[in-house]
Amino acid sequence: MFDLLIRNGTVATASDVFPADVAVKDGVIVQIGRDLGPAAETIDASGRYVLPGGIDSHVHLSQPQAPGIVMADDFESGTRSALFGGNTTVLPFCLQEKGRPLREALTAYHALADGNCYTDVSFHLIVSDPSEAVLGQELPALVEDGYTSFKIFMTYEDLRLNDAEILATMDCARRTGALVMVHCENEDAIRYLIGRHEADGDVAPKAHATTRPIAVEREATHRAVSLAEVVDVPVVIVHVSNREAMEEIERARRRGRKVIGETCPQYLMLTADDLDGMDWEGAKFVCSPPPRDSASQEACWEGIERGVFDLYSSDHCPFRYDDPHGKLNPKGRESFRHIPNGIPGVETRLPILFSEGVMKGRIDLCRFVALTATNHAKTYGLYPKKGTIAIGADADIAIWNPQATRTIRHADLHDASDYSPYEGLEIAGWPTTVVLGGAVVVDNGVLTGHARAGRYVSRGRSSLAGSTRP
Ligand code: DUC
Ligand code: ZN
Ligand code: ZN
Repeated sequence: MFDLLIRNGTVATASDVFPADVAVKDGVIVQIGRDLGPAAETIDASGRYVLPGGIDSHVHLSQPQAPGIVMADDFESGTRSALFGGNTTVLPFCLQEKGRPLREALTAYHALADGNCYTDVSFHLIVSDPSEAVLGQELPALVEDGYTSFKIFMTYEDLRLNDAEILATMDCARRTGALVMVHCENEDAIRYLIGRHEADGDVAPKAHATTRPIAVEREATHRAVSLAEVVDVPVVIVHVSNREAMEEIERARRRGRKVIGETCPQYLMLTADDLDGMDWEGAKFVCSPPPRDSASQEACWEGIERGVFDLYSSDHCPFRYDDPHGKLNPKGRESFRHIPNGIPGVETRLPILFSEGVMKGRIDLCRFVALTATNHAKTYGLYPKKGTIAIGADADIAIWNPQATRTIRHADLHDASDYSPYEGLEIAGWPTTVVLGGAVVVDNGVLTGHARAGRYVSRGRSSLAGSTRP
């Protein structure tokens, strides 16, 4: 007797699409076949796709911000929103405060997350202070404890690392088998451009995009992949927005380097013109790197199709718009410099790629699964427990109705922001039922799960981090 049986669906993995029943016992997939049963609970998935639950390996929840600014989503609202978007695991960032131990940040994040998540979660670390103690003792111990990836920044005055610090942090990753993710934008170049814009009184949201042009991202991407080459370590280039940065990734790969590229819905769907809205509405689209132009959108689609990108993540980094603690904070109304960086998108990530990618024939279902689940699991040490439909894998499953049509309205979403950057976008295909660890947590669009169902997942090392050769 199985606990749960998903019957008559079309199962897709990163490599195959086939009609099958999927049987679950004790939270794990135990059989995949025809005419399976009996089970305590059965879902008829006729006409539906049965996919691995989405893994969003780039989200920000409850992350401390500048004084007076508050991130819209905590773990409860952010993971609830993720769940409704067909995700079963998210990887938020745990930010080290300068001068403070990483363990202290982890204690605080676990206190916020544990028992408050609708999906499974696992933290990346953000290393803002790569001191000898952090790189010599703390990080190696944390990698052993299952915190096997960390993000570093080349921008933001309070977060950026200089080249020596980047090299030292990458060296730590090489020694420990951890994976480094890099935010590639040249802070000095941005500062210079901000100075010029401010001198001209050009302080509207659009200036966020013009002070962070493609060259700023391209240069930093080149530097990040070059420093990784010097150290001889794989690297993830996160939130890539344009062709020139993609070319840096591809050139490095042609030199035999292991460089993993990530892009996000904003670079497929938005442009810098969206930052130009009336009455400071452009603030809704302020994120870094900024959305570019239609040629960059096309380039990013090409990267999705051709495999320049292995990862498609939301970079969900939500702030409320009409809120003194959000985009329209008192200083943010005065200058783009004080508009918090980031946009919501954890719930709309998968439907956007399904609708614009699969339904419009740009990618097939296997590539969709790879980009949204399997590659995330492989990259960040969760595979094969997560990210695929296979015997022995966690029963984390999203059942998609390809016939469902929706218009994105923030009122229908489940995050705690007050807008969606994709308001009004027509979507074909939606994840209607979601199974987490064998339990039905969204049943035909109705929440049946609870915020204690999500577990913290300790991760192994990336299957990519051991060697620099593909
Ligand atoms: N980088 C991110 O990854 N997310 C939001 C803001 C940023 O700069
Ligand atoms: Zn970033
Ligand atoms: Zn981010």
